[in-house]
Amino acid sequence: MPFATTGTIAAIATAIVPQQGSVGIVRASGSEAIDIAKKLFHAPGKQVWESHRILYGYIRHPQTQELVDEALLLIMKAPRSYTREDVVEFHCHGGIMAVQQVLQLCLEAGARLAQPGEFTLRAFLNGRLDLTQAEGIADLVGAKSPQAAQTALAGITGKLAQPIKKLRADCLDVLAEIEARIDFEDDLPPLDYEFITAELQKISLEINRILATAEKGELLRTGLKVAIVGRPNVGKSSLLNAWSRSDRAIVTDLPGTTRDVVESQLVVGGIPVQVLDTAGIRETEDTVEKIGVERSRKAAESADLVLLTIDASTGWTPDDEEIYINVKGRPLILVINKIDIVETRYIASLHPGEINNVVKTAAAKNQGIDALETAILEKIQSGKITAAELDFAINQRQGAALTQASSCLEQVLLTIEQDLPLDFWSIDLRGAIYALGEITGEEVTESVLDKIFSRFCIGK
Ligand SMILES: Nc1nc2c(ncn2[C@@H]2O[C@H](COP(=O)(O)OP(=O)(O)OP(=O)(O)O)[C@@H](O)[C@H]2O)c(=O)[nH]1
Ligand SMILES: [Mg+2]
Repeated sequence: MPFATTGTIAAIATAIVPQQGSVGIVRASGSEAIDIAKKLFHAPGKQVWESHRILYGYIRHPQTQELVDEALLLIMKAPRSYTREDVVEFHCHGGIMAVQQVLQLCLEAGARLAQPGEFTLRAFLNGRLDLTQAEGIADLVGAKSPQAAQTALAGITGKLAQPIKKLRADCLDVLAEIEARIDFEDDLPPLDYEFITAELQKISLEINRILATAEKGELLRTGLKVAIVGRPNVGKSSLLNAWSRSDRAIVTDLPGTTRDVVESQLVVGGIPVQVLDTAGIRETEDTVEKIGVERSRKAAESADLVLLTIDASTGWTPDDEEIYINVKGRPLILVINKIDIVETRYIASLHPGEINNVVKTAAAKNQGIDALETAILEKIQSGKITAAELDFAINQRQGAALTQASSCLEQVLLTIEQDLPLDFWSIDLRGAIYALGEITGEEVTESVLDKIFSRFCIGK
């Protein structure tokens, strides 16, 4: 069993950064949590150890009485806590020393170190959350843009769980109709085939509608990797700087300035975007530059989108052509930079006609960045839904289960069409019900739980 979920668990719940953070929290959950707190925490005066109260006091070593920290203690008695067990939180001073010592004392006092996600696993096992809500929590912690956070919150508040639970309940209703006919055929009116078919089709349609959010959800979670590639000196680093409104990359008029991949994190239309500025691609004998050029090629290969950048003042050169041939076939936008030093009427003819996503910029003058962002959003807005319009989004696991449910339902519909016995209908319908139940956790296996909760951080 991957998770031994018995006993009282403890962990540091806040990010641990040496010498930083004004507050650090150690959390314990389980039947002994309050006893442990009583061993360590001294609350002066007439403070009452009641649930949902904060006590002020000192944490001391239980044997030596040595002072460890001045702290606050939050008590949340079962079931009114995150895990639905007794939970205590020590709000210590930040940095690493206080929290590490307090955690150590909790362990010595009878708690064991929590596994990643174990607090949330307990919340799930105790019925406080379903699986989509638990996954929403991990997504919120990992969110890289406000929209990604918003979608994660939708998961936490059950916006995904509700329609899934409804679909599963609808399937169960249909199953009951069918199975009643299998068991008590003679006592019941005949099955309304048209009604059943219409019902199943309706469910199927709704599943496919939810499935359509999968790609967007993935994008919000993982973000988009964009590589700026091109010849030396065309203004790639200038473009990164203008876009990120920073001096992140070194810019000079010498070709070959950028030697390594320079990264910057941006948010475009709510989607987290990782922009890579790369070394200008050219034949070179310089050992360092050679490695840089190789990294540029790799960055272009691994990116979701390539911004092939050219210099408007030199036009489309054979070297541009060669780089283009290497990135052809990848999602690509052509950036014609330095348009400020070229007469507008020449610009249109600067590139091969087969490239139809073209943006004109003057990076050194901070011009064209809006157009670039618009072009990127147009490129990724397949299905014309913008990230902001999504009220929820599914992840890969949920997508796989929905796909499974969808194909089971198709199979049921086929079975009905072929006039096969009712037993066959119920087998596939049960398959769909199981798959839908896996999403929320109404049906769940240990390996699924293991997969979900192992991606949490310790202390969550
Ligand atoms: N006039 C004009 N000059 C620009 C523009 N963008 C960049 N430059 C200039 O072009 C030169 C090269 O710019 P970089 O941004 O370093 O070019 P790069 O593509 O990163 O070059 P490498 O790192 O060598 O591959 C610098 O002198 C910039 O000031 C632009 O839009 N207009
Ligand atoms: Mg550069």
